[in-house]
Amino acid sequence: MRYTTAGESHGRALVAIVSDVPAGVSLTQEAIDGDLARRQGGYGRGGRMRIESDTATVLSGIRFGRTLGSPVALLIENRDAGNWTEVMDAWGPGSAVEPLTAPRPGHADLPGVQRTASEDVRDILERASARETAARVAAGAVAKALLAEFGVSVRSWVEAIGGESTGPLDPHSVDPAAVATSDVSCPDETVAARMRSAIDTARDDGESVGGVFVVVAEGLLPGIGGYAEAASRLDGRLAGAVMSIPAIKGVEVGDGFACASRPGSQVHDEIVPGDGAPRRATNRAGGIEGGMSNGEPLVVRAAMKPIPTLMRPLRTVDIASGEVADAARERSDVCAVPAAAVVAEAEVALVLADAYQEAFGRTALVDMTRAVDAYRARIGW
Ligand code: EPS
Repeated sequence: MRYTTAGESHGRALVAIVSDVPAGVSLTQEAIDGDLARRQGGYGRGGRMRIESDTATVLSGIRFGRTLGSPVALLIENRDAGNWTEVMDAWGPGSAVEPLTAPRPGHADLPGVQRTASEDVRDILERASARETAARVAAGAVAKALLAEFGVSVRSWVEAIGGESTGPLDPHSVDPAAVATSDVSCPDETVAARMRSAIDTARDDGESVGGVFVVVAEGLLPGIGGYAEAASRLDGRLAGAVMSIPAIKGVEVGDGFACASRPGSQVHDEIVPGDGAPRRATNRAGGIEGGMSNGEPLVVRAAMKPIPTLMRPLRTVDIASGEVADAARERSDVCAVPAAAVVAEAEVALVLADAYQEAFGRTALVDMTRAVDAYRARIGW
């Protein structure tokens, strides 16, 4: 399973095409739109999210609630596009539209115009905008639906915003209901209150804040991914996928960076007798050993930097005049960490779905199910 997206932030729509989808997977409109709504939410989001009400229109690949085995194309309209028709016109001369020439530090703006020879930062920022992640979330819903057929679920929570942190939480201690009802997706209400005030302070100061979130996948079979080839290693694939989300600057699996300073006996998870197959006494590895799942919950933690569009802008250089200027701004999110966690769920699900297909077949769910059942029987899982 793989996906591609198209669409500009203020163009007519975003499109996701998910290809290599097996036939026979059950999917609902509510599942896709539910994740799209979660991505739009979160304390600290800006004005754009009050305009949009994201919903996916299925253009292809699904019939009577099941995948056909053909590419799934999903369309998400940009409601805001109506306010940008002249600026984003595909065919007009563009001469009446003022170019944007003050690139934002931290965004794709400056390297983007350098690379493409554009004289208008808008040519870059329209596509580099995190608006594109709505299409990824829609694509991820297809992957989650395939994983659900095998009892694999993917969830997330937020551990830190603007320096206010719960510290690393044990997945078993995190109540999904508490995450779902928190507007910062943080299960600890005391820390959540501090996160909200950090966001309020940042907003008052014209600032933005980043944070840390965790994605967990439960119900995975052991042995998914691979040890034999660099490109098949699950941790590498997951890190690449999560790092591809705008503003993500660090990814760790399991205890990650903390492992670097501990002795080996405090890092590795002892193998203990289990019911059918051996299990683990602990899960410091975060569910991955040797590039493969080991059957424990998969734990991926990521760091998001503060959004670069600042209402109190940093200095920049105007690309037309060469003069020192204030970086471009119109509106911004003060914090999008809860949204990024939902996007990361999608990225993780897409990697895992693909790895399941690699192991158990790509074409028909019924054949994948047979292969999974045979594998379970063989390893006693
Ligand atoms: C976003 C839509 C964008 C921004 C944000 C994410 O809308 P607009 O550009 O109209 O304000 O709110 O984009 C960024 C954070 C960014 O850095 O580009 C969305 O749908 O998530």
